[in-house]
Amino acid sequence: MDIARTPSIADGNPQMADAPPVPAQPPLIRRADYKPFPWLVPETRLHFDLGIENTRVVSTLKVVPNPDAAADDVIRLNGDGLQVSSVKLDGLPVKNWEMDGPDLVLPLSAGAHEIEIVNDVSPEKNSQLMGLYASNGMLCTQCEAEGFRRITFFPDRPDILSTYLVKMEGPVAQFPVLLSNGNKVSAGESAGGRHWAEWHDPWPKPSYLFALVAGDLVARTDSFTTMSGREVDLAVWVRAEDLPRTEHAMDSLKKSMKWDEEAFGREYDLDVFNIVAVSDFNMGAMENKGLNVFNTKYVLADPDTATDGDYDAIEGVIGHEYFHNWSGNRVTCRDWFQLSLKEGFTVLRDQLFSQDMQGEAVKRIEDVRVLRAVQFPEDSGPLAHPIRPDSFREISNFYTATVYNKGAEVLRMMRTMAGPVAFRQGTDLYFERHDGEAATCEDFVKAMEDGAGLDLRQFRLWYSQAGTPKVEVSLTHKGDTATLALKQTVPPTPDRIAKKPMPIPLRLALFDRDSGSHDGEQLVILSEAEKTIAFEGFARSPVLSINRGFSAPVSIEREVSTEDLVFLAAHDDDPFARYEAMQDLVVAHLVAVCSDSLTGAAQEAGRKAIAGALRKVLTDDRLDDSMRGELMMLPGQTYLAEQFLVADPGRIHAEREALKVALGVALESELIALHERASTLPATLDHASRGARKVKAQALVYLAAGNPDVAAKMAAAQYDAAQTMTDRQGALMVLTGLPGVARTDRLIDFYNRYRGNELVVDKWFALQASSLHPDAIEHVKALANHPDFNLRNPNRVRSLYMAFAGNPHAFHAASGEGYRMIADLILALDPINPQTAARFVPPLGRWRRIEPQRAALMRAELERIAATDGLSRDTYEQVTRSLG
Ligand code: 0A1
Ligand code: ZN
Repeated sequence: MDIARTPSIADGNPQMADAPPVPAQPPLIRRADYKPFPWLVPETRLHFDLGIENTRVVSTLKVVPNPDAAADDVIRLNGDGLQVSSVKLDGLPVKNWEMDGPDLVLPLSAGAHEIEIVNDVSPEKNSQLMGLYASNGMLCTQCEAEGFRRITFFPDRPDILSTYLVKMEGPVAQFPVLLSNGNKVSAGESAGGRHWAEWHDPWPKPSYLFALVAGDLVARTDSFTTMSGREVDLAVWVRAEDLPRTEHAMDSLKKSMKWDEEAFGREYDLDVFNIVAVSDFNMGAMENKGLNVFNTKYVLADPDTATDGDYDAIEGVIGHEYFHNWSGNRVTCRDWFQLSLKEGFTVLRDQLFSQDMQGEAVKRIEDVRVLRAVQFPEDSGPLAHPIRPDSFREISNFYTATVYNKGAEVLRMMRTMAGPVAFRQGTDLYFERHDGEAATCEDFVKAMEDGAGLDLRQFRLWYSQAGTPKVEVSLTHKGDTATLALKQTVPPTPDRIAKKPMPIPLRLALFDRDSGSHDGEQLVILSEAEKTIAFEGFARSPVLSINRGFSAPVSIEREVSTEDLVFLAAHDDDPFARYEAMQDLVVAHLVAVCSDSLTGAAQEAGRKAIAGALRKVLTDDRLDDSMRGELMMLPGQTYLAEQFLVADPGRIHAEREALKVALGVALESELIALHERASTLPATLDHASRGARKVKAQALVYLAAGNPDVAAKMAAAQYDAAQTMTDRQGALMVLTGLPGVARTDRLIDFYNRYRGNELVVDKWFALQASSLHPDAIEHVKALANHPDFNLRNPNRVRSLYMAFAGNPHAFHAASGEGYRMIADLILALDPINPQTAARFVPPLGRWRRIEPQRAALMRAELERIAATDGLSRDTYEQVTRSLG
C-alpha cells in the first residue's frame, strides 16, 4: 500500500492514538478478498515491563519480503487503541511512520529489516478482556482472534507465523510467577525487589496464540512421557486456595495427551505444558501454544462444588484445548474464514475423546442435544452462516455453534463415509502435508480425498451452504418389498436462497416387528434431491430406524405411527435411535397439541402412549442409569419451537409443563421407587453412582410437576443429605421452582455454605434465573442488585442473564419485560465488554419465528439497541443482521 494515499489522523507523529470511533457501518470483510501479506515476520522479540496500571511493551520484529505476495513499500502493523512511544528501523529512530486509524504504517524498502516499537498499555482499564488484562491482581492475555493488536503493533493475522522470544520483568511480590509460551530459557533477580524470566517458543506461530501470565499462583505439577519417550513437565496454575480442586484437570490433561497419541498419532512437542485458570474470561478456554489459559469453570472441581456434568465438561475442554496443539497450532488457519478448520476438527476430536472416556451412546446423545438446542436455531434464523463463512464485520461473532458443532458434524460425516481407519489416514496426511503451515478448509478436504480415498466433490457444499437440510422420509410396503423414498431440501438462508442437494449419509436399519431384530445396518448416501430404494424379503412392513447415531446433521420428517415409535423406543439396538424415538414421540404429540389438531381423546391417547414408553424406560433393568437419564429427558423448549414456522413460546411451555404433570401423576410410584433405589448408591464418581444421580434429578423433575408437595419433601431431604454438588444442585433446582419455605431456606443455606466460591455462587444465580418459579423475572431483577452481581465478570453475567434468556416462561413473558431486560443488559454491557454483550443478541434475534405479538416486542428492543450511538462492532453486526 502506498502511504501517500493513506488517510492520516495526524501531520506529525501522534504520541497517542485514541481508539477511533466505530464507523456507522463497520466494513464487511470478505473471504474472497484474501491476499497474502507482503511481509513475513520470521522472529519476534517482546519485552514486557509489567504493571497492573501500566505495562510497557518493547517489540522487535524481524521482517522480510514475502516471496509469495505482491511487494509493498510500506508495512501495515495492526493496532487497537495503543499509545506509541517510539519507533526504530534497523536500530535508528524514525519519524516517517503514520497512524492509519488504529494501525501503524511504516515505509519500508525491499529486503530484511528490524523494526522496534515501544508502546504502553493499561491492563487494569481493559474491561473487554482482549489483549493484556488484569484479573484478581494477576496479568493475563487473550489474543484470539484479534487481541494481539491490543498489546503491540503487529500484522495480526493468522497466516503470519513467527518464533517468539519473550522477556518479562516485574515486582517479585506482586508477580512471583512469570509464564509465556514455549520453554523457559532463563530467569533472574533484578534490583528493587524485581525479577524477570525469558521464554522461547521454537515453533513458529500466529500472534493469536501468544500468551503471557504474571501473578501470584501455585501449581499442581506432574509429568507425562510421550510415545517417543520425551518427558514433559505439566502444571496447572491456580490461586493457592484453589489448589485442592485441580486433580481432575491434571488427570484430564494426562488422559488427553495419551489419547491423542493413540487415536490420532499426535505427540506433544515442547518440554512443558502449562494451564492457567483465570476468573475473568470471555470464553471457555484458549489453546495458546504451551500455555493454555482457562476459565476457572473448566479447571476447578471437587465433588462438593462441581457436578458430574462439570467434571465431564472439564475433561472435554481440557481435551479440546490440548488437541488444538495439532489441530490449530501446528497446523493453523490461513484466515479467520477457515476457523472451522481448527474448531470443527478439534470439537470432533474432543467429542471422540469424551466418547472413549465416558461411553459413546450417552455422549453422542448429549452432543446432538446441544446441536439441536443451539445450532439448529442459529441455522434457521437471521444469523445463519455456512461453517466456512463468506463475510463478517467482527470475527468474534463467528465463534458459533455452526462453526464449532456443525463443523464437527461435517467432519464426522466424512468419518462415517470413510470408516475410522481411512479417516485416520486422511488426518495423518493432512498433518503431514500442512505441518507448520496456515491451511484452509479446502486443504483438509483435499487431504481427506487423497488420504481416505473419498470423492468429496459434491460434499464440499457442506462448507458453503448454510441451513439445516430437511429429509422427508416415507416407507411403503407391497408384497415382500419395502420401498424407502427420500427427498432432501436445503432451506434458504439470508446469504443464499437457491441451494443444491448435498450428500447426506444416513445409517438405517429395518426391523422385523415380530422378532424385534434386523438384518444389519446399512449406510445410504442421499446425494440427489430424491431417491427411492427397494428392500426385498419383508413379508410384513418393517419398522424403519433412520439417521441412526445421528449420522447426518439434518432434520428428518416422516409420517410414523405412534406404535412404531414405541417399538423403537423399546427395541432399537442403536442407543441414539432409541433416544430419538422417545424424543419423536413427545415432539409429535406436543406439536399436534400446540397446533390444536388433536381431539381430547386423541390427546389422552398420546399421553398414555408416552407414559407407557416412559414407564418401560423407568423400569427396564437392562438399561444403565446414565442412559435411562437421557431417555427420561423431554425435548427442550427451543428444539420444540424449531418444529413450528411461527412458534408460540407461551403455549409450548404450557403444554410441555402439562405433559410433565400428566407423566408425573401417571408414573408417581415408579418415579419414587426409582429415586429410592438410586439413593442407595454411594456418593462416588464411578459410572453407576453418576447414573444414579442423573435419574434422581430427572425423577424429581417429573414429581415436582405431578405432586409438588411430595417432590418438595423429597428434594429438601436430598438437599440436606447431599454429599455431592450433583445431588445438591439437582434438589435445589427443583425446590427453586416450587414456591414455599423449603425453597427459601435451602437457597439461603446454599448461598451461606458457598459464599465466596465464585463458581458455586454462579450456580446460585443461574438456578434462580432459570427456575420455573412464576416470579422468576422479579428474582432476576433483585439478583441484578445483589452485592455479588458484577457486570465485569463474564461468568457472573452469563450465570444470571444467559440462564434467564434460556428460561422460556420468564424471557418470553407476554408483557415483553424479559426482552426489555436482555436489551437493557446488552446496552449496559456493550461499553464494558462488547464480545460478551453481543452474545445476548441471538435470543432476541429469533423474533421472525415467534408469534406476532411477542415478535413485535422483540423487534422493538432490537431497534432500540440499533438506534443507540456508539455501539461496538460486535453488537452492531449482530443487531443489524437480526433486524435483517
Ligand atoms: N480457540 C478457543 C476459543 C476462544 C476464542 C476466542 C477467545 O477470545 C475471547 C477465547 C477463546 C477454543 O476454541 O477453545
Ligand atoms: Zn477450539
